[in-house]
Amino acid sequence: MAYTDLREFISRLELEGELVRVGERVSRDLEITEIADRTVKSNGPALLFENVDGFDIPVFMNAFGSYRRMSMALGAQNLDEIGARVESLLHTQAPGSFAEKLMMLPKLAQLASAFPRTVKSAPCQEVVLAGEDASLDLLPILKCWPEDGGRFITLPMVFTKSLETGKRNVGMYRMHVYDSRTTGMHWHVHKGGARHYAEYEDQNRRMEVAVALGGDPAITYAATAPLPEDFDEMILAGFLRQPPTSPLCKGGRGGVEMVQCKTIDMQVPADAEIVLEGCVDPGERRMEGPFGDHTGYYSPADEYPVFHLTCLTHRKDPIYPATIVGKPPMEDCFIGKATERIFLPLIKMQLPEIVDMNLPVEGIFHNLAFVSIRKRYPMQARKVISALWGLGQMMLTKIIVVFDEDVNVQDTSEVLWRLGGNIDPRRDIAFTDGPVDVLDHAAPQPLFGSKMGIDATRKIAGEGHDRHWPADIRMSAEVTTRIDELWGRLGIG
Ligand SMILES: Cc1cc2nc3c(=O)[nH]c(=O)nc-3n(C[C@H](O)[C@H](O)[C@H](O)COP(=O)(O)O)c2cc1C
Ligand SMILES: [Mn+2]
Repeated sequence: MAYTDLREFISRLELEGELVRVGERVSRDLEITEIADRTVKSNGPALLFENVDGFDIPVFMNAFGSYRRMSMALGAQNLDEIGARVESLLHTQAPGSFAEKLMMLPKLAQLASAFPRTVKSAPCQEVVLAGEDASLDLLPILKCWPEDGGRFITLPMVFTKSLETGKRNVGMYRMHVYDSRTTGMHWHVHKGGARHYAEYEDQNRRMEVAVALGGDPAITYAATAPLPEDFDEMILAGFLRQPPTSPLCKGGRGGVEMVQCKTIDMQVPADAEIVLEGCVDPGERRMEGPFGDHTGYYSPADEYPVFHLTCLTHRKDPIYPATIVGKPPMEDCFIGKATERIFLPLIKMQLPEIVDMNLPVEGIFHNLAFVSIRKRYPMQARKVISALWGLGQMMLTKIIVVFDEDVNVQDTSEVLWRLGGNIDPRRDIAFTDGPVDVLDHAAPQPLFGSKMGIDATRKIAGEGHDRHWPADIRMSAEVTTRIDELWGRLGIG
């Protein structure tokens, strides 16, 4: 089930014993980080800080910080359930018989109601502070880590529109607060916001940008999803928000309700908590960072575009949502795991031999990918590696390791065992060069570096390995059955 807004989600978390309200007075400078870090590392609850020193506005943290809450945020029992929904949608075939057509109806209705809808008035605009009245000083924006260059808005949904096509993009790009009406705009060059900004810079035009905070957590998640260019994140949000059991759902809680901003030509989710309206000028750059980042290291300061606030709107009693990133596991690891499950069916459409994929949290999503495949022909693992490096944000993956279909890539212990045993390093490791994540500090220069593909599959005929490949050790079924029967009587456990 989807949530109307953030507060409905918070109530649900509370009902399910997944929320702790922190009444103790704490500082937004570092203290909230320390509490949230300890909480996520011990698989603890979501946190609503109700007494932030100097502020009336509460800070909501760790919303997505466990498998359970990440699933709840997307209205599902578990992440695989959402993957399965995506898969069933993708496998929608043109219907043949009448019965098949009938079966299709619910799916089509689901899709239609996934589209965003415009509404005239919105909770996120209950209070409108334009011009001089608009100030970020109102918000309990965190200083996350000791050596951060300042305070950062860490869960913003950044809305932009293409100058060429008018199409929308929503991405999550942190914002370094410089003063009450100015922030950095940290969209990496590979991302949608930066692509739109380049169009504006080419024509030397000012770009309007809206930033929404809060709302149904499915909408916040959608801003982080690595969708193909020009695919509207709000449609993904609408799809995720639909109750699967109620396919007709009358547009009720599927499509995201959007409202026009007050000072710019942009729409934002009506049920957000807080909205920042503003602009980014062509050619303007300012030092952004350093920032204790999701790599587990400080990313160094660098030049980024600048966001100028023109209007701040909010609910009467807004909640300020935030996250911290740092050494894994952190909250963003669970967001990444949701993405792994949701996007696996899409990747399989391109690469049907893929069985499973694990982006381990220690690999912070762009450093390491373990993939299992059903191998039929020589060098198929290499083909899969090359293809993944060409697929959306997977292009940033530094190390890809491919295993056979019988390897459980979710089991790191098995992964390491197979990896060590199955590869001849000179033959099975391929190096190449390509784009790397902006945050990769090990590449000799920013933005590109080397990549490693490892073929850890068993070598088959035609791959130049003439030796016999040994079988896995397995007990015979006859013996396991007999010992199963005996086991209880052996007194072993
Ligand atoms: C908590 C969090 C913070 C993020 N911060 C940034 C950021 O500052 N800059 C950036 O380019 N991507 C950041 N990302 C990743 C993007 O949101 C992600 O790549 C998304 O797919 C971008 O959408 P886009 O493809 O529409 O640009 C962050 C993700 C999360 C979960
Ligand atoms: Mn996008």
